[in-house]
Amino acid sequence: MTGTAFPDGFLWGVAFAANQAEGSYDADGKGLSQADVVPFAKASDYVDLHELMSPTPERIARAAATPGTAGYPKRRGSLFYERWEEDVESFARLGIRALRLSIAWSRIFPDGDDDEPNEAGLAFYERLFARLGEHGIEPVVTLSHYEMPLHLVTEYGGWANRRVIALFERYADVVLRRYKGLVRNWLTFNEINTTVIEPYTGGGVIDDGSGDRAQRAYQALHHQFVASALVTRRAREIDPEARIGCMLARMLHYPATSDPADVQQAQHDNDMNLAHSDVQVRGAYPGIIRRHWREHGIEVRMEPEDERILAENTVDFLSFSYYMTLVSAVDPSKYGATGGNLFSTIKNEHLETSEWGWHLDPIGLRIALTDLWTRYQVPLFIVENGLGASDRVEPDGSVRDDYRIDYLRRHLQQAAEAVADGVDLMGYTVWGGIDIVSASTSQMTKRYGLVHVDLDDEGRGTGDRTPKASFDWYREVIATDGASL
Ligand code: BGP
Repeated sequence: MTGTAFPDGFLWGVAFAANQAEGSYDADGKGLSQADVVPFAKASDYVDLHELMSPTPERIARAAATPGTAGYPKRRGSLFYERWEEDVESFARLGIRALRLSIAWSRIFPDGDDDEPNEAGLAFYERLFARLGEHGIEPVVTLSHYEMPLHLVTEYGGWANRRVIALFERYADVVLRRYKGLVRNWLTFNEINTTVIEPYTGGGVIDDGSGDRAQRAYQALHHQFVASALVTRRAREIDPEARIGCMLARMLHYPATSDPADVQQAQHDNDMNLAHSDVQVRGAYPGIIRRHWREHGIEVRMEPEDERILAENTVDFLSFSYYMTLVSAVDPSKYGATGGNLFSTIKNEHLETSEWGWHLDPIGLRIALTDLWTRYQVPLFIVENGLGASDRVEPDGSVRDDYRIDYLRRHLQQAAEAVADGVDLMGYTVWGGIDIVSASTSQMTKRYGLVHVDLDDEGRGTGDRTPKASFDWYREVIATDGASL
């Protein structure tokens, strides 16, 4: 199938997040965010990733007190804050039409509850968005991508505290007004389902040893849903041109066998994943999640107006990340596992895995797209897809990442099939664009970029940028609107 299936105005692009790319964690009045303190040592020191994602108050205090770049990698990122002009030039050469990035809330309100916004932070993103506009590149801006001011984590308890809703709304109000005319496409929370999987990363919820982690995580999630809906309403008031999307980490589950019990288990796991987009696209919690709360003794406190707020302010489009698929079984212990990081799953014998154990599954992307379209009938946007690999730099400085080209090509071919079947797909942004620090492992050497960045896991290197083979390949794909696939 050639890619001429892609519609006019298709948003070809790349994507990254502030906390993984910008660095300059304390420049120009920026406050510390939760991503700046965990992890707080060298990447090679990390042993237990789950401990990393559930930090204790002591670890946070120690990390916040650590000066300089001891908090590499995320405190240094890939130096985007310093080198953004050069990166934008190379994105323009690549020919992208969209750049998905996030605003660091802690650049705008360093503590989250400050009286006034930080002008230097606002001015940075204004320059960046304006420059993108000069190149005809549409910013697609995530308001919260695994990042909130640390002060709100330590003093408020993160998103588990309802007062954070109003603080987020104020932050959103400030940036929506300031960037009106420069930014049209907004995403509220990155991978909102992460809040119940990794409550610190997704919701700023610290592991305080009280044992009510799930309770606080679902409470935090509810507050994010309400905040997202309120911001959606506000965005429409401020700018009738604005388009607001939710963002889901789509985790497609296959049954391990055709035993109906396994099939039902997979359906359950899919429905729990999609419960998040059900709230944001359909405007109400589905029964499956309410049953989950009942059966696990979780009581989510809601204000009387919350259900109406969710119902009245659903999103315009659904964006999602797609990297891999998972396997479900009633008795998972019968099967071998794969996935070294956050996602440990039953090994699917039909699929290869990445160096990090993630199943490589292009056809799964077509299934995911078709499913989402059938369920919701709203425009879809693939805002993350890419391959994390430990690229090798050749003696001549080049990176021949044919495996990444292969990964992207096969996924885009499947996306084209879904579009040909009638799925309304707005765009596709390759995760990384430039090499950035990995979210789950905090490694720089788990590389996703089309552009190599000369930095290692300890922050050593020049930071210099070199396009990889995948850069030229993707430029051709965009220039031909997918016909070259
Ligand atoms: C998603 C996140 C990203 C990103 C990506 C790749 O879950 O939204 O921030 O990093 O996954 O994951 P990783 O960096 O852990 O390999």
